[in-house]
Amino acid sequence: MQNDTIAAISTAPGIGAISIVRMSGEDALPILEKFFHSSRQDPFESHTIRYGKIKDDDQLIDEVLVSYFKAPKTFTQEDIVEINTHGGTYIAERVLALCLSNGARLAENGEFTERAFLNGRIDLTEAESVLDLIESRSELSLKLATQGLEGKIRNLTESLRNQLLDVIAQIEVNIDYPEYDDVQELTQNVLIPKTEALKSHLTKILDQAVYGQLIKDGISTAIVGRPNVGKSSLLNALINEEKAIVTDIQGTTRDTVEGRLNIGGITLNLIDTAGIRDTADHVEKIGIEKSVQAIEKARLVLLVIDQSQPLTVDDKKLISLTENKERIIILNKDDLPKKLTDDFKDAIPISSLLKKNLDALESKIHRMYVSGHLDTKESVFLSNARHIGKFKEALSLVNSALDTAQNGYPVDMIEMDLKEAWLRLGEVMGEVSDTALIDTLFSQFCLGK
Ligand SMILES: Nc1nc2c(ncn2[C@@H]2O[C@H](COP(=O)(O)OP(=O)(O)OP(=O)(O)O)[C@@H](O)[C@H]2O)c(=O)[nH]1
Ligand SMILES: [Mg+2]
Repeated sequence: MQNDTIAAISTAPGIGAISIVRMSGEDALPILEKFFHSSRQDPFESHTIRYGKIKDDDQLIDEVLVSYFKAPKTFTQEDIVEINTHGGTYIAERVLALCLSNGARLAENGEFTERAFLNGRIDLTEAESVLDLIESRSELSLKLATQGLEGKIRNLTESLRNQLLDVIAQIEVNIDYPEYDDVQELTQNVLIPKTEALKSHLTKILDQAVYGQLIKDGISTAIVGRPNVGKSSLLNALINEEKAIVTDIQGTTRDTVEGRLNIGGITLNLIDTAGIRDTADHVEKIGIEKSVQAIEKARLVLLVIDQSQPLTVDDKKLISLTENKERIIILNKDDLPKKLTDDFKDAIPISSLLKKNLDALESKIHRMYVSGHLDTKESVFLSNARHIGKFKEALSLVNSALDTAQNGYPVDMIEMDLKEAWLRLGEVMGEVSDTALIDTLFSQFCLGK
């Protein structure tokens, strides 16, 4: 069905200044000409815009601007027509209906981008970056998405594949001309160091990918503490919104409350939880169970302690419960006299009430996840779960090749694993015949994209 002409409304549903109906395929222009009326009689030149009227028989539907891009220099590498109508759902739908009744087929989600991929205009990493670009919520995640769009993920992957090929080529030469080299020597002197270099390269990329993923998806952050220490106040202060209810009654927050905060280009997905304590209250108990789950799920825990009171049993429980998490201890109510006698290394005193010293907390989070870890100007970061999965598979194959080499097995056994790793990395760019995967991937796009 690759040859048919597809059509869709490419702009978001609802009323806007303009709406765009897009067609791609070899009949795009002939279909348009059936209902587009321009005063000009000369042929529609590629990569130009023309003004005219859309008519359904004699009925005027809209005055529009039409862009025409002739293949192959287009996004899909097919002929593309884009009709800019006045904004409004109904007009765009009428124009789309005209495209369909004149021979176009309604596009599936993401089908324009899928065609760009299938026609070789972009590789899979670039297509996925289009999706990441649309979904990016912060400066850094936008940067990551554009890295993919510029082909940097492909370049990174290709450089690793070349490194693999280099080792594979050594083995091939040795198998073909065994008299040239002693097998034992080849393994010890050439294959092991080269495979080790590959392993450390892959490991480094995967280590950094952790931060890439955090940037893309945000850092899940649970605000926890016993009742009344000021967790909800902290959430509200951080997001600058009265989102969670704050009272001086212990056990105010029952259900979890969420908020989002952008710190230096990285997103914190904050969850305010119910204060944790022993209680007989049934509803509060459910809330507390949710808090414990939130701690387990969170990447980062902000443990709030009220420094205007001595440490309680509940505080101590929470300190040990969160010990093995990435955690920041926050000493809240810094505006009140201090009664807390314990010292906590790296704890941050703040006042949620007065919004005092919140920037110290924010810069600590920035130091933990951004500065020092992510120099986006310098390196390329994987952030897409599918790419990371493929790199992990490649790493485990390289590890197995290394094992084989170190245990003195025949070199063609090492080669098998390395070839497999080379194939897995190729899958990053979409070098697969797995149409189910391709269809699933593109169906995540919106209609008309
Ligand atoms: N003086 C002072 N009071 C604060 C501060 N932060 C919170 N409070 C007060 O402490 C009380 C409890 O605040 P909440 O934010 O509701 O506390 P919580 O930890 O969410 O409580 P639960 O939801 O019951 O677990 C309220 O009266 C707040 O105004 C602070 O920094 N200084
Ligand atoms: Mg609360």
